Amino acid sequence: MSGIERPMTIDNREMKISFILFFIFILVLNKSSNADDGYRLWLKYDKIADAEVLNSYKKLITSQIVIGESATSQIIKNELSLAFQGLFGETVPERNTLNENALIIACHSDLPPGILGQTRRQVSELNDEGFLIKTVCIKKNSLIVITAKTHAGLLYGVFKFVSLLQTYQDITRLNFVSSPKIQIRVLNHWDNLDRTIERGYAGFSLWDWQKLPDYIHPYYIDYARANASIGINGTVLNNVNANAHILTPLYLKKVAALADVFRPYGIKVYLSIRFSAPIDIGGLKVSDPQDKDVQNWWKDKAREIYDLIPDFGGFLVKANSEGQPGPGDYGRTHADGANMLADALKPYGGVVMWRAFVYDANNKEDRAKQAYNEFKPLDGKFSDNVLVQVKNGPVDFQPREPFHPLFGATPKTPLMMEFQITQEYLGFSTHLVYLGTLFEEVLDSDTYARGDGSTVARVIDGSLFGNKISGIAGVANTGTDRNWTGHIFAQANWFAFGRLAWDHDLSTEDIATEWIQLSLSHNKEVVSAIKNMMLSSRENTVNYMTPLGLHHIMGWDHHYGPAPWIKDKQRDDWTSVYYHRADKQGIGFDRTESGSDEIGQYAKSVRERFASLDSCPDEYLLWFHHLDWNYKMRSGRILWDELCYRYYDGAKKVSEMKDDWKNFQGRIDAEIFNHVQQMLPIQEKEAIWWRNACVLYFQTFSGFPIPEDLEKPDKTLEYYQDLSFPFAPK
Ligand code: GCW
Repeated sequence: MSGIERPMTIDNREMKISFILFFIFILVLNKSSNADDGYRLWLKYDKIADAEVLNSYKKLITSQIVIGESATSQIIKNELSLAFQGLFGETVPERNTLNENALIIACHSDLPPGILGQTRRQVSELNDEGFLIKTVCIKKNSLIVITAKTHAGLLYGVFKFVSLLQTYQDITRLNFVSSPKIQIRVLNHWDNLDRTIERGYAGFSLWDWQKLPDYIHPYYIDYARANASIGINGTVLNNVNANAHILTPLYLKKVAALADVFRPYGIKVYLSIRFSAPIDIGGLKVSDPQDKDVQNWWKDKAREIYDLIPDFGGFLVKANSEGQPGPGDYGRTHADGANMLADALKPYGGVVMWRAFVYDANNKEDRAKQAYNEFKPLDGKFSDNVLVQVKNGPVDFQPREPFHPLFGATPKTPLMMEFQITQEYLGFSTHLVYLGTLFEEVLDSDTYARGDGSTVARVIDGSLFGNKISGIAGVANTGTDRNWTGHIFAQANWFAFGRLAWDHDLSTEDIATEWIQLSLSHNKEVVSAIKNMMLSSRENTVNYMTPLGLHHIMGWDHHYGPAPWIKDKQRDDWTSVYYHRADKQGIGFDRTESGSDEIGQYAKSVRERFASLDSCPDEYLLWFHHLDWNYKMRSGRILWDELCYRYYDGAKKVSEMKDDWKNFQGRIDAEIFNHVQQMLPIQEKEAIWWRNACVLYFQTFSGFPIPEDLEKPDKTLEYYQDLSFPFAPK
């Protein structure tokens, strides 16, 4: 094909117009035949298409009883009626008799005696949010019982049960027990009070602060439903780069209105606070945690909050990090700051989630070492209602990082995991990247803190060190986009986060399968093909962005696209050259003993594995080692060639994914198909951009040619360096 555009003649213009009209017609047609814009997420409840399955369900559920009068009971009734109406195409009558095949939903203490006995043992093993779904026989009738100790547990059970129906599972003999392994399972919204979202790529903030508290937008309710359906039990409403105004009476009333909506869904509200709030909105001169007036200010503030929101969850704090105020401004430690807030919240049962994402502009130490250096000595110094929230890796949500060395290093301090669901470093919401595999990789990593099997998951669920509180946070990818997350497949990342937060032993592959069945198709072939696409998507992205352990080489400030050439900024650790350290001889960050010795922060077995070139996995090679361009890799290639092949392979896989997607036309909803169909070419273009820009740039150091069999970039390095994106979202 020649690149020369033909001038548009009347003929081909008319053709183009009729094509566009046809396309619009198809869309309209689809709309009227229930086209899917993604709003319903994984809670679609479309009529069960398999007649056999549908009939078996109808026989097993001829009536339903929901015992209880709470707001949550009402929500359960509504959800079931929505689900039955949709999935069965008709309602299931509510009856107060057990003389037929009924579905019965009740807290354990409210169950009729015959059922009580058959469920007692299993229920006694549940924690407060857990549930049991069990088929029991009473007078020859088979009853499906959903029970729990609390109403929140019941709601989780109901959502689980509905998902069984949605995914066409056999429900003849159910015996399903489940309790969440982690207590605090929260989304962190980096939402500002002006409704912009830091690192948000799906529209504006869901919280319409201006109209709150009076106007309750329907999507607050759907947001709560979605979260409850995957077990998320908390939401931090505002950005960690916090504005102190969130704590003023004006805003607290708005927060309380949201808390009222979320409460019956088992979701607590938390707030990010600005450490200098006593100065910013309190009229004090300092925010020193040792100052009595400051301490009292926070105590009064806590009382004011709990008067409005009796079950308020607590505070999330970013302090002395990236310009935020903190206790360090007064020569105090992070523990001093956290404990002051913890004291204020303690009488009401609130917690402090204190972030470990700290690194100092004036500290010349490897950025990857700084959080550990700061927090390890504080182990044992935090109050018992403080959790330290640690990002999954030691730098910053890169496409791949080894697990953070703090995991396993603080036996006396409960550590919360912080994952990023929003794709700041993973192609924004235009790239199809399933993050379940990233989450799983980190959670399954072995810290060896107490020998074999001391996984990161066991650190954060509290079981490794016997911590009393446990938590996990995901930086949300939601916004006002009609489909919530910008990219339909980004919904799967929200979903996977919730599922793994509930049970980190679930397989990310099963989670993908479930999400596809709930959201896209029941057809086995389609499910398996899309699942394979999802499962390899993150590795491909690592390859076209930051293969072999490279990291932090993205565009300046907005973080859009590649820019490994970034240097000479106000902070070294905000440049790319600081991280890749490419020179004529080689590339990579030496974090071994001969370099920054960040490797020394890991337990012995981990340290030895990463330190030795024989055992360090290729995935982390340039994270820990600076190697010659002609270093011989396991593959037999030299490092330079391997780097090129990885970049090219990552980009090629995106093209393949784009081609494969065409197979789903007519097999999944047309609107969803078209949406992804338009996204994949953008991802392909950007993958090639990453590949070309990085290979051309690193070539200026290696001096080696791009391997013969790889197509040469069609643009120059200067072309890529000159690109600018003044309004890219930040
Ligand atoms: O990844 C960086 C982001 C900042 C963010 C910061 C943090 C909220 O670029 O936008 O600030 O991390 O996690 O605090």
